Amino acid sequence: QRKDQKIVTNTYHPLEEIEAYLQELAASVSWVSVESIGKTFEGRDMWVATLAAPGGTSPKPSVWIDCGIHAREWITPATCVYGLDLLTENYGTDPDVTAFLDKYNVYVLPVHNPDGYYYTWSDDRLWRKNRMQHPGDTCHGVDLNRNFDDGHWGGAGTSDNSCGGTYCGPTGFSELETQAVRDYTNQLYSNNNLTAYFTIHSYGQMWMYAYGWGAEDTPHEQELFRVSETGVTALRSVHDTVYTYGSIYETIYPASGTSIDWSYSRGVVHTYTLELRDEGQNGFLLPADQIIATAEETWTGLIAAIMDI
Ligand code: ING
Ligand code: ZN
Repeated sequence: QRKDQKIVTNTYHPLEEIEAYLQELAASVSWVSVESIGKTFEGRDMWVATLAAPGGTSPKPSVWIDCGIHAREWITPATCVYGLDLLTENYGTDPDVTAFLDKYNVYVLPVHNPDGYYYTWSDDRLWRKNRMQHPGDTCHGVDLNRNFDDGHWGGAGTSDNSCGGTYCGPTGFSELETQAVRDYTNQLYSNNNLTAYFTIHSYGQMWMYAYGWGAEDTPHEQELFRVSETGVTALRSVHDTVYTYGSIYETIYPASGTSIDWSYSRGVVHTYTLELRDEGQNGFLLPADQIIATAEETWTGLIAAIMDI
């Protein structure tokens, strides 16, 4: 029995409340654990919740889902947290949730960029990057989703100016936050197979996959397209929210050094990114009364897609 589920409401939560919820979840559900996978530039922890449900056959392959790599995309941490509540509350009763958790261990990082998220509450609601300032740089902040190194770091769709919104950093993986995710998911990959890697953004209502660095198709284009179609179809069935889908380069814009291209490059074929609601009417300032509907449809899409791999 859980003590407090107030976190899953139509309101956005500051970092401390998300952290408190994660600790409480781990304390109250025996098969959930919460661990810090690293520290940020400002010394904050990067908390990952691991869902290892008792049913099914162990060892299970893994699924990775991160939210909040960009600070201002508040709907994404809210959606990750909703998913933790949904999965833990409905395991054993809802057949789709039960089948999903019997098949996979699920790793959720609700706030990939806690320094930036904190800053959007304290100073600048529309901040995107982390808060690192490298020696010699004029401005604070590296775009963590341009700092992964798949061999195309610093390429199309990046800035080498520290004041730019897509500043890729002085080198690939220069940031503590990208290093932590690289090292932790590499360990999942080598341990017992990382079947899927999702990273959640807003906004635009898109479901995308590699590549971001160039126009060419991956060798898995047909399979990635098929699973994306499953995801967007299931997602739409909930509240009739329409997503477009395809490669990052073709669907949104060129972007190099993203976690998607990096994860794909190391061999995780099923690597996807979502841009949640809306289509720009409210943009990053998605009204809080859309949190639950957004999270509901997103998790329906995620589970359907992953179970179709
Ligand atoms: N959009 C993403 C960005 O980083 C993206 C789009 C996602 C590109 C994943 C490549 C990989 O620019 C937002 N809204 O941040
Ligand atoms: Zn983003």
